[in-house]
Amino acid sequence: MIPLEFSRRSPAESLATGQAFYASMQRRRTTRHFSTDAVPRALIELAIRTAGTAPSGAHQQPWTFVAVSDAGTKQRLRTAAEQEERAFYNGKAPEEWLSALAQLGTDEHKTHLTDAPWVVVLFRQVYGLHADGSKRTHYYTQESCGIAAGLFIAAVHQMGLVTLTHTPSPMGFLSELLERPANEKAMLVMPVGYPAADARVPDIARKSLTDIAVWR
Ligand code: IYR
Repeated sequence: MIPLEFSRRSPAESLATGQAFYASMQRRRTTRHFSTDAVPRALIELAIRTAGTAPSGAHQQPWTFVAVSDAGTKQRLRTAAEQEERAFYNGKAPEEWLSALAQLGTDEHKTHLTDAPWVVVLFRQVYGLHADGSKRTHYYTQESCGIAAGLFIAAVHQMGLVTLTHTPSPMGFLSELLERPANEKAMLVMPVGYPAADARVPDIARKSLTDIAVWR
């Protein structure tokens, strides 16, 4: 063990920084409308580095971020995602699920997958590999990758960019297309870029503190 690097702030300072961060995150929105404007690779690197600071089960860091900017690969990704999504929206998804999604305006058209300059796919390492090739059990991979995704989304927002958490179902095609090993399962597809000039978002509100917190 080594000493923790920590500098204690006054409650007033904590309140000010906490409020500023909350105000910033409260402005974060998920949009389906991306500009095709380029985003420097350095910004995507920063978002991935930030995601990689997440705590993880046994500190196994069970994530791989595949950052796609190649136009051909993005197009193949979109074509495959839209094929799965067509099946989802036209028969596979139960009525209850479709009606839950209605307010978000989602459908099988995934233009964001080719409009956005970057598509970052988060793969969860379901298990790891020892040097001799044998399996190494990974713990709490869903929780760990979920936290990492949250930090990625916050970092993207903090840099003045937007992202969309897209979950094509099923996601098997991503392993093949992005040539990932058998221990990695795709978990989230996140196009990253600038919003289109006429980007729109659903008219929805966040739950209030009283709706999401209980004090004892
Ligand atoms: N995977 C589909 C459907 C979808 C499901 C949920 I839950 C959403 O919040 C949004 C979409 C899609 O990506 O369109």
